[in-house]
Amino acid sequence: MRGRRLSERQRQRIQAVQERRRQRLESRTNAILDQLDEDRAAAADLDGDAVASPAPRLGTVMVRHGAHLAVEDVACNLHHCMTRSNIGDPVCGDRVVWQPCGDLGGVVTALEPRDNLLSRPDCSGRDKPLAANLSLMAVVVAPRPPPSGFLLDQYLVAAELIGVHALVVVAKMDLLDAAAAADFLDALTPYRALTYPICPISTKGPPGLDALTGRLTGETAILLGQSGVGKSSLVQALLPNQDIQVGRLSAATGLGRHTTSAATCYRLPPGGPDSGRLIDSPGVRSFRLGDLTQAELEQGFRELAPFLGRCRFRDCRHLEEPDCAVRAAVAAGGIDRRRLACFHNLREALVR
Ligand SMILES: Nc1nc2c(ncn2[C@@H]2O[C@H](COP(=O)(O)OP(=O)(O)OP(=O)(O)O)[C@@H](O)[C@H]2O)c(=O)[nH]1
Ligand SMILES: [Mg+2]
Ligand SMILES: [Zn+2]
Repeated sequence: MRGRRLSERQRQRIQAVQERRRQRLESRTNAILDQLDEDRAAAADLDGDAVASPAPRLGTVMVRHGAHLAVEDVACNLHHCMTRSNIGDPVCGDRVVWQPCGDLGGVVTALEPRDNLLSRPDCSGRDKPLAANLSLMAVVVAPRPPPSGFLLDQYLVAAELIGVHALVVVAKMDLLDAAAAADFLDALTPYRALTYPICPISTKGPPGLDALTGRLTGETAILLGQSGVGKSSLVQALLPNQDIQVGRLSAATGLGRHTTSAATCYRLPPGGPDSGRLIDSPGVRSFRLGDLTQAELEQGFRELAPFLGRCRFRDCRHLEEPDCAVRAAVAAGGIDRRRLACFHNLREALVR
């Protein structure tokens, strides 16, 4: 009890600190933007007419630190933009309208509609948008640190719910001898059977990166997974010019190198508007989807689809209920037992 009260207090303190930081940043940003408005109005007075503002332009958010964004224009040049708090919450991958303005770079004036949005809860449990307009979620697992409770499954549920393709990257294969590698991959058989591609790789030796590289072409892919599984090392190995890209991004946001603290979008080789994008995301120790309904969770497990609505009870939890179509499918080998166990664990944790 004592431990729980303490952690609740800590949670509130963290929340209060974050809120103060957010307010300070917001008022600083608004002061800068107000100054810009005033400068423009003053320039208009001096000229005797309104100064024609430069035409609004389209761009994609490559990284965001608070109110500061690096926005890539359609020719793949980066611009430092600031965003007003009233236009929504632009994140990595968002398409935005921005207005160039002098030395500052630009101001984001609108958020374009999103194809999809991946969110995850922050340390105070509030859902926070992480990245938008994804075409692929690459969930990274590794022998070290060992996979932690259902993180992979939760990301796969998230992918199903936002309608984005997913694959599983098995990183650090060089750490395993042949027998251990076979065991590790064997544990992923249920996912392969569900047609999630499994891509064993290593940035330090064989089997290299071939199992993954071809699948990233033309995609906007995000790397997700536990802290330390090798996401950033993978970005480094895939991008021969990553240092240059990081340099450009930090120059564009003017905030130095923050690459592990925010989702950051890079251009895959060869670069240019037609090449794919790869987003590195800060790792988490555990990921918890927001609260879901049972129907949403069921939708997140693609193997359940053929059996839903076929149980005797409409609100069947697929536990001990008689005439449960899902459990019958497990018994007949149509659904993997481990995945149903995982479904039950997530149901216990998430369904309200
Ligand atoms: N043996 C081996 N080690 C690797 C490999 N890839 C990464 N590592 C090591 O794993 C550690 C963590 O790698 P990172 O790339 O920083 O992991 P990350 O997933 O980006 O971690 P966060 O940013 O905390 O989420 C580093 O010490 C890397 O050198 C690999 O293929 N094989
Ligand atoms: Mg990293
Ligand atoms: Zn059932």
